[in-house]
Amino acid sequence: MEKKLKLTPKEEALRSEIIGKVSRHFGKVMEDATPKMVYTACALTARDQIMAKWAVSHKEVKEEGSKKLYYLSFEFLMGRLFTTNVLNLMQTEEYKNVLNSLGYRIEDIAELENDAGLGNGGLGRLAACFIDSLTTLDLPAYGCTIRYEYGLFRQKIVDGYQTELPDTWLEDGNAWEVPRPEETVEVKIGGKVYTDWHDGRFYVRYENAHTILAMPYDVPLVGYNSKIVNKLRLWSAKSPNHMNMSEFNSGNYVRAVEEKQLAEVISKVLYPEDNHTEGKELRLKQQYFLVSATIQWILREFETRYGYDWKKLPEKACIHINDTHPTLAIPELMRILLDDKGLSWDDAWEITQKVFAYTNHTIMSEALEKWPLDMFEKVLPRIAMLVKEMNRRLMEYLEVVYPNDPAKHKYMAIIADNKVYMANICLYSCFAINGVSGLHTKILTTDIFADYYRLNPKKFYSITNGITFRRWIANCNPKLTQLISSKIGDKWIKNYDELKKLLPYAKDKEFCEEFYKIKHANKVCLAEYIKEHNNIEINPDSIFDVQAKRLHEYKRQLMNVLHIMAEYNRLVENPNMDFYPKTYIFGAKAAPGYARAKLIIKLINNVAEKINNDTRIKDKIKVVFLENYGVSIAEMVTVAADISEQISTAGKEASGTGNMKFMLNGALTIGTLDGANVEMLEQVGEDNIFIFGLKAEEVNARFKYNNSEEVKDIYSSNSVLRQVLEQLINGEFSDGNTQMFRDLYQTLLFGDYGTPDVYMVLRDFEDYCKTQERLSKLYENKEEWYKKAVINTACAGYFSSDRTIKEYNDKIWHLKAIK
Ligand code: 26Q
Repeated sequence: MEKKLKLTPKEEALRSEIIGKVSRHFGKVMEDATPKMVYTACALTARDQIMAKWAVSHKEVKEEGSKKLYYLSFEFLMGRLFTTNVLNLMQTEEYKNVLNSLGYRIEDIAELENDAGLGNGGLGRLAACFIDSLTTLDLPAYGCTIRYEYGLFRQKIVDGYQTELPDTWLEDGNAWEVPRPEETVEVKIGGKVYTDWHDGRFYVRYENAHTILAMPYDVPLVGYNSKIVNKLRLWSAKSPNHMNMSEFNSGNYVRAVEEKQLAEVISKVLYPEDNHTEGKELRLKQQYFLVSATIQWILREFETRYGYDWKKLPEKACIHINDTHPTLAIPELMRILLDDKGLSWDDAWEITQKVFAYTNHTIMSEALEKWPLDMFEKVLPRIAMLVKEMNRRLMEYLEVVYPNDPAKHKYMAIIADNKVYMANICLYSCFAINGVSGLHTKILTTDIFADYYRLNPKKFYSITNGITFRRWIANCNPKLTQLISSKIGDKWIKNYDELKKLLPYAKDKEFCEEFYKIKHANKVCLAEYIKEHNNIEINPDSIFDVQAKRLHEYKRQLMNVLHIMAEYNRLVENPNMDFYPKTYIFGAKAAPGYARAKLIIKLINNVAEKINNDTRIKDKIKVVFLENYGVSIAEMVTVAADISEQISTAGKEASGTGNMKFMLNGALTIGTLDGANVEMLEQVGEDNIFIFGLKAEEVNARFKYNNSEEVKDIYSSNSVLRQVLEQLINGEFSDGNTQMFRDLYQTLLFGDYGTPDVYMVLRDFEDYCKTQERLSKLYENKEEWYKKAVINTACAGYFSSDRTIKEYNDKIWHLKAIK
């Protein structure tokens, strides 16, 4: 199967490397190697090059004594690494040619890599984009997270229902990671703690605590055409004991290994809840495990390089807390400085306050972390003591700054009603706090964090999210990348401002025609995938309308389906009406315990089943639910979308980043004035984005009273909506089963606690339908459509995560780029 191709000397060398890896790593000759072996061999050759670069960059960081960023996050949703690493090494052509010469296509080989799905959604993917931008900008940084043995569950749709399967991403090894057993640290959990003063020294003694070993694995990361190598450090939990031999010897074989399993369960699985927290003990242990291991490592690195001059720590390290999940890093740093390094509270506190920065990602109350104090004391006895002392000092301070205001004190407290409030630890301790879009930050500073904001407004920043252009266009849309670069050069991949140069081409018919052809080709690709995976025939000339994101009521996938049902009803009644063919595409995972979200998935699938098989409407509407939505599927759908659905209830989506990906790849957005959509509107102007619905203040005003009357009015005045609501309970989309979707009907019209339609689905429905119609009408005029599409791409520069990272660095981190 080998093809003779003319290779350059560099390519010849790479080719021998790959053949050599196959032989040394797997003991196979090329002819006998499986494609997966070829993938691994290729990944290992790329890793070798990265490691060689690493040795150099590591030395420089060390010599210069550079300040480093530690980005702590429970999620890094990296996806596949092979093609982005090769792209960043500027060797895509080489690998493509060499693989060709060996009889493979680079795309087919790349597809064999499992996604690293160590995240739920936006927050985890943001961390992954950030580490790419940090590295591309030559800023020294480490990403720190848990090496979950199972990432986010694999979703399988069975009879329209979501079922969950384990994500066994590590099953056939991970070519990118390097284990570092020599850097293992101990983490202590549970037990009892005794404190003591002896000869003027403070002692802490632990009794019956469980010791768990934290062993790091490092994944080296390269930036795009840049010098340095950063790393993602993944901590894995190990038991210090293989098995309990005394149990074993007395015949208790299960008990003998139980302890080992209890320790190792800590890094077993990623919690699949997104924007929701349940206060599970294992999650608390995971949190402490990650932060304790990371802080010990940071201090050890500092000590090796700078000795015991702890006051200098803030000059050398900045620790970023990605949402409240790693908050315990704060008391953990206090603990080590006090108990192990012998500092006084005041000295330790001064250092701590200068080291940590915190980003908030949500204002949804169910996502704000609080832990029962008794659980906290049981699992983390020493940390609980420190947190109580922090709270005592905070209360003293609040009595001074906000005297005689117990309600306010309670709201701002670290501990209240026997619960520990993680966000308040961050607000009290961090030197910088930020929201992730203009609107989101405004809500933080004027509403949920207003009391803290008033005390210290200078600590608060607004930094709008971004996405890395390397993955979200250069890598996933090579044809469009090429087209753009053919006109404005390829600097824009790194210098996002240059993308603006594309703007004049919106008026260039020939360019727009090329742009259209690429979109069409991407649609054909997606159609093939859908044919293969869903066995649904879709028309690449129809409008591809995509909503791909986690399933959540506030994201309003339900409003989208109700609209599809309404369009279908219209077509059934009038099959010959003027109607531009449309394909609705969904991708969404629901948290396994979120029953209503899962029911919405079932509804989408039932609606799809019925519509796709109704010959009366002559294929004018198709509905597709893509199974197992994740980074790799996202790469495929973003490039094929005509319409991007960003329709959250205003005020609820902190930023959104999917919205940016679609925009960059030339989709037009239908959206509410929420999160970063607001800034997208500012960038493209109102002619090039389709905004509808209530604004955040209007939603807020309605939240304050019971909107039953309004819901009644809408129900009686809008017959289209009334019909689809009735169809939820008349069995139309459930084979006559009138009960299956009753919960959705109920929550919209009557609410769970007496307030109907809290997410304003009914309230925004009419405006949404009208806006959808405007879009369909516009699509008839391809020239106008593609003009707007090009404007969207040209105006997306602001949403590069390189811009975001520059802002973080200028305002908060102050790292110096390695020369
Ligand atoms: C917390 C405690 C226990 C278990 C799970 C969690 C948990 C896990 C994940 C809570 C929240 C999340 C994820 C939140 C998230 O993804 N937020 C999104 O962050 C994006 C990046 O800033 C924003 O663009 C989105 O608007 C926001 O929803």
